[in-house]
Amino acid sequence: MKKIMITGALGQIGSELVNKMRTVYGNENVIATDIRDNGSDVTQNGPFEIVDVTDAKAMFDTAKKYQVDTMIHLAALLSATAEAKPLLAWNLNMGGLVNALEVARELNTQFFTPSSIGAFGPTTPKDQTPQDTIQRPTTMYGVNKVAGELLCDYYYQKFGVDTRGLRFPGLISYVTPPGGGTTDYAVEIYYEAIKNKTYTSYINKGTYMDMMYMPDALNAIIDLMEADASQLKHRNSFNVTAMSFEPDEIAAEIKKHIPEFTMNYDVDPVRQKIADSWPNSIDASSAIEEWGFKAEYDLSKMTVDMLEKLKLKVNA
Ligand code: AKB
Repeated sequence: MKKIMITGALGQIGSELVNKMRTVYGNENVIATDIRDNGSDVTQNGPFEIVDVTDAKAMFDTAKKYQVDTMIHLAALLSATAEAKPLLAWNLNMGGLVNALEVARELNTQFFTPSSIGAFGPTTPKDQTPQDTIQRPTTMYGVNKVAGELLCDYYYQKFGVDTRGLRFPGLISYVTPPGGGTTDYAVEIYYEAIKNKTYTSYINKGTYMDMMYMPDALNAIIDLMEADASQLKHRNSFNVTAMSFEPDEIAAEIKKHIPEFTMNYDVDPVRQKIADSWPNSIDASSAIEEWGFKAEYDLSKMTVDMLEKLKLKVNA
């Protein structure tokens, strides 16, 4: 049985991944860590420790205390926040990553950290972006993600650490809202559709970005970590995606269930510039071929589930 430590466990991915992994590997075998304790189920139904990822010793001591054999490093600032605070983003995103990789090297653990479609830039081919292609991002977040992918590959090649990663698109979930991302509009729109039947998008119409529903993202992490290493030609990181849409398309899908829903635009130039530098759609064929990646949810299936679950949450 695996013994897994997760950093950033109270964030958008972490808060759901901890619970999913606890059902798969057992509550006691998933050690959730974050910079604060919010009293949620993640902190209550299994081991939880306060760890600041910029504190290398605290991270190492916690991993050693629980004798973990897998590190899942999620703590990071997302694209829009990183653009507003680039030095903080460099220190947290890169400092946290190298500390986590050092834990993995010293304790000989498996290692996962997410990359992103943000690892691509304006000179990357825009449609069906290949797995191996030009990566010259123009954002601090993108610089962190490319450097992170290279660093993870370096730890594999130099030290034999079993590092694996996914280039996530925008992740959509009804559990924990994202914070400070460029793709967050695709989550906010569902909350606003239910609460106010209208949404003002900060991303302009016609702007296509890849997206994925959280259950598919969680399965992708577990499937990649369980994959036979001998089948992996790539490691850091695999393109994965479930759908690509622009704001009018998600609005039209919501309208099928809430006919009075209306959509307005008030474009935020900072986040629009980031979105414009990212692909319209990415090609996930390496992930499909090397470890059997698949996504269950398209835009229509995700919308049905999001609206159903969020109605219960918002009305509770
Ligand atoms: C963001 O928008 O910053 C993230 C991402 C695509 O990495 N959701």
